[in-house]
Amino acid sequence: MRSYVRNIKKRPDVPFFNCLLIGQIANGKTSFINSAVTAIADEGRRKSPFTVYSRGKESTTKTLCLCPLLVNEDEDVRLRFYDCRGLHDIESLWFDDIMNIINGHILPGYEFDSNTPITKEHEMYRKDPKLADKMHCVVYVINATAPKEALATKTAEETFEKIRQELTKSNIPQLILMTKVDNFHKNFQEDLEKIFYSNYVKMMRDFIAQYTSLTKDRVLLQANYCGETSISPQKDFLTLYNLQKIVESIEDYIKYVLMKD
Ligand SMILES: Nc1nc2c(ncn2[C@@H]2O[C@H](COP(=O)(O)OP(=O)(O)O)[C@@H](O)[C@H]2O)c(=O)[nH]1
Ligand SMILES: [Mg+2]
Repeated sequence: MRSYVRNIKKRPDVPFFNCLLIGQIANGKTSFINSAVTAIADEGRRKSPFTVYSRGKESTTKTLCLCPLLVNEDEDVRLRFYDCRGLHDIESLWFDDIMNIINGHILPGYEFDSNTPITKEHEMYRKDPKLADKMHCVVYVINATAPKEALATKTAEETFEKIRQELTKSNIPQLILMTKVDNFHKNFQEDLEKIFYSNYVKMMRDFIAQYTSLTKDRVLLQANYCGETSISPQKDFLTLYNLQKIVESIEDYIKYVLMKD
């Protein structure tokens, strides 16, 4: 799985696979990216290129951040994450802004304006995005222990539903990363494999699938590194498994788009 992610096939028109992470603050987006770098690098130590803030300490500015998976000086994995940093709730972004990110119109570094979506005249607005500039996958990052917080208000629910429908129309893969699964039971912290045999985890996964109207196979179980200093082969395995699922869905999507053109 590690080499699968490291050796994503080079395509001239799509040098990088772009994956957008959407989710509330503190749901584990940054921790997932750091866990991905650790698992891919396989250096026997934890890697944390991106800062994980303790709850509530993250700045309130909302920015679109490009997070490349830099494994070492001369290896940049061909999967890239985009993180809407500072997002308290899905409703704190305009639906138009979310669709503009997905369609490749917004340049990384853009600071979202809560009063208005980006305009076509803005210097951070890309007028003519190519396939390489667009998002090829959207991952909703949901805290497994508090899934209902993800869509707590009517507006958040409606925005989510609109995004889901738009993406379904254009066949852009949508996945759910159910983070903090390790928090369900203290046994899981000792032996993470137990999550695969737990009826409770299965029930929560079914609940999240139903809640988001996506199919069960779209829901990925994740336990990020958090706090510990040593390596966990089980966490690396789970992270690589989820990365492989993301890459596979992007490959299928790109093939579909190129075939259509
Ligand atoms: N137990 C556990 N804690 C996590 C997990 N993912 C993130 N955290 C913790 O949740 C908090 C917020 O994580 P962060 O990655 O900054 O969330 P973000 O705001 O979505 O980027 C931090 O204290 C992390 O250590 C996980 O999978 N399991
Ligand atoms: Mg973050």
